Amino acid sequence: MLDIIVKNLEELLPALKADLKDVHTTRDLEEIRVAYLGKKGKLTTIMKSFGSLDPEERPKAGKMVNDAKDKALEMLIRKEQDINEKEILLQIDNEAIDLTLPGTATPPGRRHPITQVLGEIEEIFVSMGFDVEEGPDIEDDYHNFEALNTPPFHPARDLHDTFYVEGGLLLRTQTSPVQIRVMERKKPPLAIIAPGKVYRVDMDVSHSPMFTQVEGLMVDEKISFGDLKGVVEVFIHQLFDKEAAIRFRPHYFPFTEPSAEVDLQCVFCRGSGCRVCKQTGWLEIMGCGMVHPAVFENVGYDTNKYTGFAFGMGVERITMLKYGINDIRLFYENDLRFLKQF
Ligand code: 2NL
Repeated sequence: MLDIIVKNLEELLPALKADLKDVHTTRDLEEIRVAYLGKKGKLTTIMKSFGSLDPEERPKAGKMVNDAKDKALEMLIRKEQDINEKEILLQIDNEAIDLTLPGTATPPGRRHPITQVLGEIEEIFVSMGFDVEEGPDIEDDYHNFEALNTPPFHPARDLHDTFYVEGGLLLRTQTSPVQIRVMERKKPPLAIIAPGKVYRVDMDVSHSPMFTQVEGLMVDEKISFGDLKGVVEVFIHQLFDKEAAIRFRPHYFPFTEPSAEVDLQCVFCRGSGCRVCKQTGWLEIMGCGMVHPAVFENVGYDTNKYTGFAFGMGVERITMLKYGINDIRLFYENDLRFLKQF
């Protein structure tokens, strides 16, 4: 009987060695461990046969089994270390970054055409000494209309023209209220521009319910219509063509007197008539005038001492004229084929 046990034990380690050759994963290794050292494993089966040995043969058999078990464990542990090492190397290999691959280019973004032109307009006025002022989009009736000499039944106040919100407030229809608030705060001399979004109930190819406006205001002693003409002319010549003619055409605004609209000789046809100027030879650029004394009285300015001029323009309209764009809605559709051209 001892002979059989010795033979089985002698065959055990070479068999384990052969089995371990094909093992490459922790899972397969565990299966082998169970097959040799587990409850129903090969070594346990050999130990179970000890019962049939003579008592004096048992210590020798016991020592042999323990030696075999130690060796088998050592082989399994070494294999486990082997597998772990290979798995780590494989992982490092898989996670490696290939620095020789070409990069993925991220195309640079660009500013919206309205933002670009607004920036140009601001720069020109800042170079002439104007400060840039901002104010709230939601205004009260007083700062948007009343203070600007716009009477209670003026058509601009109609529900069909102005967006009213809760609490008697409204979305500003121009950025003049910004300038009213500055005048309430500061004494002349004053030279400011007020850029920002304004809102009107209106929509077609040349009108949007929200658009961008720049208004300007200069107040001091002895400010004249000549000062207005000089500032406006420098501005338009800087923004458009230095050679193009400008004309001041009489107009009416409740908040200025006298008032005018400013036209620029068409930069596309040089005045001979085309699609952009609708065959008139002129492009309407802005509105302006001398601040109405009633407006100065509302902000507590002495009308015997101070005079001033004001102007206002739509940035979308100016951008359309600058680039020959015929539909204002293109600015708000975010179609990259359009936006990429600027
Ligand atoms: C236009 C015309 C204009 C003003 C705006 C103004 C502001 C104050 C006092 C007097 Cl605080 N006037 N603003 C004056 C004339 C014209 O805008 O066509 N806007 C798009």
